[in-house]
Amino acid sequence: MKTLSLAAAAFACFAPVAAAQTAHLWVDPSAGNDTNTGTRTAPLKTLEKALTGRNFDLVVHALPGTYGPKTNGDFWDTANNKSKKISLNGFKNLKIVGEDRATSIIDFNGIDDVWYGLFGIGGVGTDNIEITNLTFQNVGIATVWGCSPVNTTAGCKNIDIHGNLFIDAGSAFICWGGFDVAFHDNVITSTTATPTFVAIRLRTQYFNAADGDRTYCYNNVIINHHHGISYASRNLALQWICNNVILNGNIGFPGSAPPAHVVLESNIAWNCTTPYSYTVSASNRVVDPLLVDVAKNDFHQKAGSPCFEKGYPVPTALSMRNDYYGNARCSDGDDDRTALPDIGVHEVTDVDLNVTNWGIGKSGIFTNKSSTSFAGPAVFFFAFGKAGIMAPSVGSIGFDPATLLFSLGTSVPGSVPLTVPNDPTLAGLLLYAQSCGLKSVSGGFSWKPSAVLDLEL
Ligand SMILES: [Ca+2]
Ligand SMILES: [Ca+2]
Repeated sequence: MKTLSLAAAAFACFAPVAAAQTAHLWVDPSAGNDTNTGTRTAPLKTLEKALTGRNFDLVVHALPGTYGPKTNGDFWDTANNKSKKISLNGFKNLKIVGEDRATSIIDFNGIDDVWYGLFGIGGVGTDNIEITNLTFQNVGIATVWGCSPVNTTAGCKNIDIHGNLFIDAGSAFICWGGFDVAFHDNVITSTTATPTFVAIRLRTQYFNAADGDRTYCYNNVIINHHHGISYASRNLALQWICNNVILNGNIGFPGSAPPAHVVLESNIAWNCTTPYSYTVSASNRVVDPLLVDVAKNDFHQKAGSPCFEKGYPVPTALSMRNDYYGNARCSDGDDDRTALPDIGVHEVTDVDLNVTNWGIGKSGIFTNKSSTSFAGPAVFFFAFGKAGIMAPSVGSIGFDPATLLFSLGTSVPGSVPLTVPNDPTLAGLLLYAQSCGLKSVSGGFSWKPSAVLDLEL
């Protein structure tokens, strides 16, 4: 185990710059007040307030509770008594994160009159927005073509929408454009059998060379929808539509045959009237994905699931990140020294990374657990920023090589400490941690990445 001085030195070099740039605001839709300062102990009441006044380097924490027109007033124009979107146009480095996906709920109360999304993301200069760990429900019932919880329009870039649950949420996501827009590891479900919804609409047909649209739609699970995923059937927008599961729908993949710039691979459509409206490559199957209990919102794979190690390694610039349950996306689950993502929202992995005692002036302990024996050593990565790489031979590596802080070797299972200097200017620093362990497998060794931990000070 290495000493701690390297960690402290690295923090001293990098942290003040990064820390000074990020503001955090907390929102509590029931106990909050928009005249508060927005700290965790004095939270704001509305997301709208949190997203007004500062449009850069901002993390908005949605505490448990229900947000919407009939609760805290979000997405409602009181003066004019009508629905209202929240525009994220022009935001840079924004993260909206639910504290708990099961209880941080945005309920739109049936809004269906707002085109271009209730969270609208678009325009040149809109860069690096992440929306995660939230439940969105009850929207777009009547106006399926335009009203959605989230959409993107041309000009935005580096958009990452993942780990959210959409219930009765019309077209959960509509992409009219954007560069490096990723929508992945989300669950979209409906409480009615096949309502007239299109779950995901990738409508980048207005592509032009200046916008350079590029979209990644992978590892989502869609249940009880009229149409599953529709895509741009013309022009040159690049799209990857991979590793999605569509269950109990009418048409899984509507439209005509995808043009050459669409990568449609390794999807599963099951119990749909028409799984695919057109001829697809053999990696797109009609087979029971064997999920544990869809009726009870348990989307893990059962043993023997055809999802296991059958996904397509999407070359997304943001790396494939974590699955719906917080596991590393793209783990070599069958130990054959080729890491492939699984299909759906659950990635089978045998590596687990946790941290305790994390904070300013504390000595955090990163513990790497494994259900199996590792050959060691492991490498621990800590980095600012979230851009990573997708290495097909290893899996999803979440660190950004350009901001890699340091690495330490240890055995796995094992722990490494990281002491954070007692420096108040570090408050707000965002850091990403991941470990890779070397496992002895049949015929050689296999690298096993852990999930990417999102840490803040
Ligand atoms: Ca494998
Ligand atoms: Ca896998």
